[in-house]
Amino acid sequence: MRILKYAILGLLYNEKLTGYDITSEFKGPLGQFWTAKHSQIYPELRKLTDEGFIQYEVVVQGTKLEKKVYEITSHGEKELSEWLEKVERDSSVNKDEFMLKTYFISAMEKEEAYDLFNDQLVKRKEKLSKLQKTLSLLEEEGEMPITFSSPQFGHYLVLTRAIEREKGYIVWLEKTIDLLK
Ligand code: FER
Repeated sequence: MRILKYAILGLLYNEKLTGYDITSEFKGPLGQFWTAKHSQIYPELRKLTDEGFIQYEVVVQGTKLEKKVYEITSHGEKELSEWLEKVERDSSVNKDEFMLKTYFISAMEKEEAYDLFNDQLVKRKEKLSKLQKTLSLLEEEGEMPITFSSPQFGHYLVLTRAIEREKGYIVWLEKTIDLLK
């Protein structure tokens, strides 16, 4: 499934954006959990335009520079809603390379496994601290308690979910490291 399609529609649902803006969005919070390559974004914008889900207006910048400002069409809004409301049947399996290595741990020396898990623990702790900092900022900026109608609600949910996941991950890593001592 072309999930990037829905990420772009979601971004354009909120505001009009240029291709460059969309690329930049993937360097922000969104890019922390959904990555897209530069090389994928422009072809996707073309496809979405051809399909009538988005349209653009050419805006002249300065004397020569032209840029395309994209906006979602009503057809695109409908497409986005259908996806949002659809229950995923085959909840797409997360490809996690570290879990794949864990599964084959018997092919490693105990010391190698210990190092690998320790490295993962350091990374996960760093990630957790980044997430917690971002959440604190969000809580300082927005009105608390956050509700469904807050513009930050989606970001808040993604962050709180990620924080719980990382905490659980760290507990499991620490238990495993104990077993590898
Ligand atoms: C952020 C939004 C989401 C962020 C991180 C995430 C550090 C990560 C989410 C995930 O890993 O599921 O603003 O900033």
